[in-house]
Amino acid sequence: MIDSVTIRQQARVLGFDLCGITTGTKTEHDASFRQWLADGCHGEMRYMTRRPDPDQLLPGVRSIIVVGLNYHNPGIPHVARYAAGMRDYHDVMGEKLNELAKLVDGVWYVDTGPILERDLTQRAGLGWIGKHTNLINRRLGNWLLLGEVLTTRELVPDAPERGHCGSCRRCLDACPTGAITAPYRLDARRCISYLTIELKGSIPVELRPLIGARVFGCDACLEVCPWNRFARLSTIAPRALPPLTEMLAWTEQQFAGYFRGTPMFRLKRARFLRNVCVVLGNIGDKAALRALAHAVQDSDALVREHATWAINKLA
Ligand code: B12
Ligand code: SF4
Repeated sequence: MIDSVTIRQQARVLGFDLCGITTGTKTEHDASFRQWLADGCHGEMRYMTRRPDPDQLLPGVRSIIVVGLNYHNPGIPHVARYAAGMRDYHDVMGEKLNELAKLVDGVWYVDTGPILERDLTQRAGLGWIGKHTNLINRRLGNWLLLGEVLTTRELVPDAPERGHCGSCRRCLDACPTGAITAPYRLDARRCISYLTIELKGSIPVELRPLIGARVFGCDACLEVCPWNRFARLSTIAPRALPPLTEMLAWTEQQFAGYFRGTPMFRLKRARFLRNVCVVLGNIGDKAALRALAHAVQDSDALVREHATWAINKLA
């Protein structure tokens, strides 16, 4: 019979910064989640409509072990910190969660399954859902990746954390696109993270200038959170990108050779270059114009369209 203390110790040995336990019961926020979907805030992320209760993922589930991994790093230009130099976190966390799951014959998820991860994490006492909708921990701030193990074993649950945002609204004000439409509510269709990572096709023209210099993801709302003053740097060292104009000339092979194993690889070349075109359109110079002139003849229509937009904007 394994106890919670052993699980926590093992989580720490595996390199997780936080570990908590909650019950396998369904979310209390089902109504607000359904409303979010009904309002279309999930955009093209159709997989979001598949959000069954934990019991449907693991029949007889009694407990959920929730973990957090600190990824706070100094950051690099153009890329959200969670993706800056790190191996794809699904792989990094997956290896560790797999070990943890063996202790309790459980099944693990890291962004891989239809689970409201932040809900569970707050319930397990690891932090609270901030107004930017991300989990904030008192000691580590909001630079945390989350994962969980579902098990049929009975484990002693932790007490839930309560909110500590108070009257602060810095994240709402910092969002370049106004995607946080109300505290605790994000319209993904406007979020730069969605536009640069999840959206498959053309980026809405009116939102392109607001993307600024962000090629992959966005941290604007996370950076301004005052709870980050306690955050300590993780050991993950960021890896800077090659110059944007250089990447714009990359072939499929060059793209894969550089990004395989990183979060950027999931985008594939065309969407990555789409984003590079938008950023060059926003911040580019003469060298950018030359690179874009080449990109308007790209083999991919998505790249051609965004390169044309960027040239017109710079002109
Ligand atoms: C879809 C998704 C996205 C979408 C939509 C984001 C969103 N806010 O929903 C997009 C592509 C935009 C996105 C962006 C990012 N994401 Co994301 N994403 C997810 C994913 C797969 C599902 C999230 C989800 O279910 N959203 C639906 C909404 C409605 O759920 P929710 O916000 O949790 O809502 C609940 C609460 O807000 C609560 N609630 C409602 N009202 C109220 C009121 C109060 C007072 C309270 C307390 C709660 C509350 O009820 C809701 C329903 O349960 C999760 C992984 C997962 N499976 O959970 C990762 C996840 C949330 N993403 C993550 C990260 C790191 C990011 C980015 C920071 C990446 C980046 N730098 O570019 C940004 C942050 C943008 C932001 N401000 O949220 C991490 C967040 C870690 C953390 N500390 O919270 C997660 C958990 C992945 C992981 N395993 O680590 N993401
Ligand atoms: S990640 Fe950027 S675009 Fe998305 S809600 Fe936060 S500040 Fe707004």
